Amino acid sequence: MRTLIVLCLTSFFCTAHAQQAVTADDVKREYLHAWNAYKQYAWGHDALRPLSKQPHDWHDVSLLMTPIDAYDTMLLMGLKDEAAEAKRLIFDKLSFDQNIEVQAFEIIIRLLGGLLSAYQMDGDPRWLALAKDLGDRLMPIYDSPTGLPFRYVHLQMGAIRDSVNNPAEIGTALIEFGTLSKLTGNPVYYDKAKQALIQLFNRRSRIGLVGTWINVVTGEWTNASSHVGGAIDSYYEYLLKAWKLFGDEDCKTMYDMSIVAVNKYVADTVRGEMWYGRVDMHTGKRTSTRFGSLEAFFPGVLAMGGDIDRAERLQESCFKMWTLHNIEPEGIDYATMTPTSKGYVLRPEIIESAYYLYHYTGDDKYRRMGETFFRDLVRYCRTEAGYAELEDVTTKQKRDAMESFFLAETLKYCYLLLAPKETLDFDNVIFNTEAHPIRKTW
Ligand code: DMJ
Repeated sequence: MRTLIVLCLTSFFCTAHAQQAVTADDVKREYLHAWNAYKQYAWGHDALRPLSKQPHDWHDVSLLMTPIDAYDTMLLMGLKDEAAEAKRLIFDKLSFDQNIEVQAFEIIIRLLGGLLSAYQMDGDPRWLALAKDLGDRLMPIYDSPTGLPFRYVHLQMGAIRDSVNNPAEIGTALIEFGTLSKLTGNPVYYDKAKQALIQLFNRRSRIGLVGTWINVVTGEWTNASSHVGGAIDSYYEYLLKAWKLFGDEDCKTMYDMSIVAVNKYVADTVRGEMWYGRVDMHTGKRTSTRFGSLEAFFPGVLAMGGDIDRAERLQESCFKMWTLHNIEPEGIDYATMTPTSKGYVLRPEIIESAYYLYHYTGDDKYRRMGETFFRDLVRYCRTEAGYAELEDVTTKQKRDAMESFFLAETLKYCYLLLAPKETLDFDNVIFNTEAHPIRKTW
């Protein structure tokens, strides 16, 4: 008996010593490490290249991706000075009157979403003016015979391009455009974005699934692979969230009908574990057992949709994917548990799902998961100047990039998971897919 007590105490202290609890302040400190590196080496540019310590811009001119994406996280973390300097930079430098063509989806979720949440949190009308200007410049994407949007638009000319688009890029706009309508009183943004969702939903297959690529001029599918990963993912997220944010019952109906088909055909059970793979949208026949870091958003959506059981089971699988190499790869084959795409681009989805599950279940294991994610991020991705993506999670070789969503999402969800609940009024906030919090202020 005495030996048993000594053994238990020894193991408790060893564990406690090896795994000191991570706090929200630890996350804030690392956020500052990344932001300060951006400030020092990439100020005024879209992003930082953390290994070469060079700036990176997406286009010929900077659209200040990192400051806009990062701003509301600063407010949530109480980083007032950093927020003030980011705000000054944005109003001094940012103009959307540029001779460049942009990918609408990325601009909507990062910039339009960021400007709208900044406006709601900070109250300065200049945020809304910028958001409206941007929204107007993006509107030509909807000028197609089907109402499904084109992928690219020229900010000055309104010229549109790329008629083959995917459900994620088509369907991830209603939170931002809907909010713009509510805040400006002009319904046009809401109507166009919602019409695109309806047009996409109406083109689902007879068994209720969507594919990966569709021609927005003809309305024909060009790739019939159905899954919950990149190119489809946030289409489902926005059906659910648009209902929650706007009370739009059509969106709820579309979500409810879609999720039944996804759970019936795309969900898969291997070794008793729940996964979501790939199937043909018309037949439901399984085509691949691929899962990945983008798919890891799905437990969060399932939980928000009320299906805690599936959400928890899938999050266990996601955690298994992460702990395989102590950082998740972009893609794995869950049948063999081997990576099929070995990079890690500092993605947030798995942490986002832990955040939702912690909120809905109150189970502390999701906080502990968050601590694991954060510790591994610090251990493998931290560099002298910010954080770096990994080229290969098996070797931990780094890559010279730090996407703006690392500051908008990855560290925000780590922080919120560990911070006191009062930090955010969870029940009255909907995050867009880039983790910009939108409140129903209308
Ligand atoms: C972000 O831009 C968004 O979360 C988007 O929905 C998916 N890709 C990245 C993060 O991985």
